[in-house]
Amino acid sequence: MSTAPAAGSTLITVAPTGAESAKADVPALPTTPEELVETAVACERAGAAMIHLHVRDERHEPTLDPGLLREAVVGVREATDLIVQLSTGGSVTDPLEQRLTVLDADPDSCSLTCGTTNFGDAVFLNPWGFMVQLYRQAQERQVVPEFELFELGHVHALRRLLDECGLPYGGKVHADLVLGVPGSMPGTPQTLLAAVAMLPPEVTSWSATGIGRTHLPIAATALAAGGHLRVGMEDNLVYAKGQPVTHNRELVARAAQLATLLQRPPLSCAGARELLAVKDRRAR
Ligand code: KMH
Ligand code: ZN
Repeated sequence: MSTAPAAGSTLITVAPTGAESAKADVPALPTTPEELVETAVACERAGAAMIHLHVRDERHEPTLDPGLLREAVVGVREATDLIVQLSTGGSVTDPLEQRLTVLDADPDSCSLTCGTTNFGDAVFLNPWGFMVQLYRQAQERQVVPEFELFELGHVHALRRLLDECGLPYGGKVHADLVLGVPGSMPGTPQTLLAAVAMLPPEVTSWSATGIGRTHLPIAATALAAGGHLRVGMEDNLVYAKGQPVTHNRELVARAAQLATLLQRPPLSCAGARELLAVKDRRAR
């Protein structure tokens, strides 16, 4: 995959919630079905074209409850044209077997992390057999995976996965580089460029996100290197020094501004659907 600056528009993905922050600590975190839909609508207006969803239960705790996942998918799909991506990573305590039930909720896309990684004080488990099983399930159900790469080794594992299982549904290969997780690859421009240089040639698009204070430098580097952006409160809770994020739309709007400044304005939902070759599951 080339690191040459790309012309063209920028796919902005919003990851509004995640599984790591507590609602009690971060009241602005969208955790209820209503908050998720409101966030999706506002972020679509601000320039997002895809949403990466983690779902919470009535106590605001992360859950992979099939009914709640389905409710979130349907709610966002009815209210927006966003590509609906479900997290299959869940939280670090979710059992692998349960993570393999996520696609029952019929998302457009799903995350697929290409290997185990340190994750703060915990370990985010993604053994090879799990990756293959999840990937084959996504292919069978015509769900487009987003390959999450937290480590340079994950980039190599993506190579192995494509060799063993072939291309995703739709034929496009989209990767998301996640930098700055404590214990995983650092959120520096140099690391991002090293990872991009290693991407298999089958990769047709890539985005990047930097955790915490690496959010902005990684976004700027990704844009300059021809990549797309993921932003959101899953990855960053601070807009600027001393200024907490009060709504995910703020991060999306800033990403859209930055992309526009660099002559790579936000991609529409229709453009994003074409870029990733997702199956259209919207009711007509
Ligand atoms: N919450 C992390 C343990 C994903 O969504 O697939 C995993 C994660 C990646 O957020
Ligand atoms: Zn996630």
